[in-house]
Amino acid sequence: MGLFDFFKKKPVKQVEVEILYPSNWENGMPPVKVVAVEILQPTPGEAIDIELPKADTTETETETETETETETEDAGEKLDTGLQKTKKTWSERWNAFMANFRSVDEDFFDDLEETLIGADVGAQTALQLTDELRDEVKLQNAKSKQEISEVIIDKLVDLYRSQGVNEDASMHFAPEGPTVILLVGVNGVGKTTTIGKLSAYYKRAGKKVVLAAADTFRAGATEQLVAWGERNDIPVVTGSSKADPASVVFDGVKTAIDTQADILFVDTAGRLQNNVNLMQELSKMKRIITRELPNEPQEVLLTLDATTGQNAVQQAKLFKDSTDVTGIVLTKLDGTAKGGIVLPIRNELHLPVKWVGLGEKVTDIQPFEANDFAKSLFGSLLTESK
Ligand SMILES: Nc1nc2c(ncn2[C@@H]2O[C@H](COP(=O)(O)OP(=O)(O)OP(=O)(O)O)[C@@H](O)[C@H]2O)c(=O)[nH]1
Ligand SMILES: [Mg+2]
Repeated sequence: MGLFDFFKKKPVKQVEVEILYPSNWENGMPPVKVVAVEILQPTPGEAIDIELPKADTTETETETETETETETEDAGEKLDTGLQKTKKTWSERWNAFMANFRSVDEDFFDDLEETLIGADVGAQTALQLTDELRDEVKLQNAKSKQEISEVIIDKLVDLYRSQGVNEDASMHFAPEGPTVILLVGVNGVGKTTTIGKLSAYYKRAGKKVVLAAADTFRAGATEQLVAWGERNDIPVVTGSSKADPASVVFDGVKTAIDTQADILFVDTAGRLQNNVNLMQELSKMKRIITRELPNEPQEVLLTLDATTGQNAVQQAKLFKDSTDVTGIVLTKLDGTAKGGIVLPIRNELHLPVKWVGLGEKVTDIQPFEANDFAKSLFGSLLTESK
């Protein structure tokens, strides 16, 4: 560059500009980057090269980075996305129900009960809700479609909130020594996946975690947990195939004590020869744990697959009768329109829902928050009705 060229292209000031990368759209928006650009003083007709920073593509480069990216996603957004199918069904049923509305008479309450049962809130809950609404609608003297809709949805939201009032949905930890958390539930509901997610969750929170692969019944079950352990860099205690699950639990407890771990997660079988065997096996595991650590297990989390709807409630009854379940993990909410079953689980079984599974990725798990859940499910109905 000659001396005169230098003076011609001398920067006169710096401004900040926003650059859109339309080829990398995410969430319906192109990524935006703010960069400082020097304004040059060109001679007329002369093109000036401005070097643009490269589009940020690192989030698709490795799985870990994708997960970190997802982790920063707002928890409310994730819940909203996870509950999309349930929300859609709710809103379709709701609109159909409201379209039929003529007046608040017996037919109206019959229709409402049917709509609620269809949305998987369970017969008992639907009946209770309809009865309460009979009084409520009269009480508030609601006449127009919109008023009625608001009273009913308020009631639904209330029900979600009030049910949890005497429930302890928090996770319990031993004041010292390892906390043992057992995951139980029938086969395929998501126990192992939940351990993968929860162990990573607590490791991120600074806890030292160990896993015990006590499902020695199903071929491949141990390998599946070992893969989660490797992915999260968390040690897994294993036994040979068909080994006594109680012996794996014993080794797991010993390892947790010896290595001064904070949490031991125990993965259990979802299917044995029959249910009686399954329940006996779980009791045996619990006895072994209690013998070594008298206050453990702190948590026996029953995993339920939301896609099975009312079936999940039946499973919960079975487990509740034979094991001391301390809480529920409700999985696969992302794949179902049956998110309504949170209501009968809490209303009929009085078991706190502690976690919700919203996908297959390691970060697709959230502590259950009744308010957020109700807001996400019914929030759009309220806006629609306004
Ligand atoms: N979409 C979705 N899939 C899930 C979720 N949780 C688990 N899964 C999937 O459900 C399937 C079964 O999960 P597992 O964790 O193997 O279930 P399990 O209860 O351990 O099953 P068994 O070991 O056979 O008793 C797997 O394909 C998981 O990826 C979830 O929250 N959402
Ligand atoms: Mg499993």
